[in-house]
Amino acid sequence: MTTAPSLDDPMTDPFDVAHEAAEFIAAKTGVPGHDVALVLGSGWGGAAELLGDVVAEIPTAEIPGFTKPTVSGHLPVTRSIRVERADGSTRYALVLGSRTHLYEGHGLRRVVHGVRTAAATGVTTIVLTNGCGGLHMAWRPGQPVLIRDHLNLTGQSPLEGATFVDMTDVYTPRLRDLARTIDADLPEGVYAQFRGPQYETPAEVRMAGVLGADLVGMSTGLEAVAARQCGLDVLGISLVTNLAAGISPTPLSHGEVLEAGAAAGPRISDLLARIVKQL
Ligand code: 8IG
Repeated sequence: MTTAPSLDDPMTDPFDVAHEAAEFIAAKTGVPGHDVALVLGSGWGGAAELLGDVVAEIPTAEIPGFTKPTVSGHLPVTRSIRVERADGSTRYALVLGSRTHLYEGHGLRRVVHGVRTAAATGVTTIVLTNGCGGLHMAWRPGQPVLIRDHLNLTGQSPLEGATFVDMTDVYTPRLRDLARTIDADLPEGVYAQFRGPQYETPAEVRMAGVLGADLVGMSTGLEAVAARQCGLDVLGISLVTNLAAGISPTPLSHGEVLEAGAAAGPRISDLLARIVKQL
């Protein structure tokens, strides 16, 4: 008897599991290949409905290699959505309603399995969204920000072995330009990824600011690295759900994060839908 390859087995090639997951998605959705993928972070959950008609919905935990999400504000479903593009053509979007975070302790392979699976389904572009802390008083909770670059402060990488991937334009400049044709006022920023799960201390936020960060979060950088390894174009959009610790006079709470996400939901969902129709 053969057992399914496991991401926990170091002898397993994680890309084999991603291909197995992609075949599972193709079988369950009836969509042989997808064109664009989206990962919906905190606050972005409402965006999927506006993209187009839901072709199929799969509980993410059923897909090979995926882990049950543990963060409230994330949806444990993966959807295939038919998108009518602005020019009248049709595209298929694979929407991952949740992600696995480094702080959950399931390992780097599971953190980037969604990205690798998306690539294996055929997508050439991935949109990574998140909720994060902002370092600028002018960015109020609910402000969407395009990610221009990142600082990976986790000390870890999803790449295994001597895998040298160019990091010059991780976040595709053309896609940021495209986003600004939809909302010219979208600001850009550098996203600093911390391991979490604790939020930063005020001293850590000041450190991140000195290093050039505008945003602090716990997810997107490692996924973007994995996406670039797969050759995907990446659009990163953060939703500032709270001012980073020490910038805001009040302590942070996950409740505040969910509230800001809910309040900004309709606006950012509309923004995302309009961007995806142009991709
Ligand atoms: I939502 O202030 C959200 N995620 N690291 N810091 C970090 N992650 C976050 C924050 C924050 N807000």
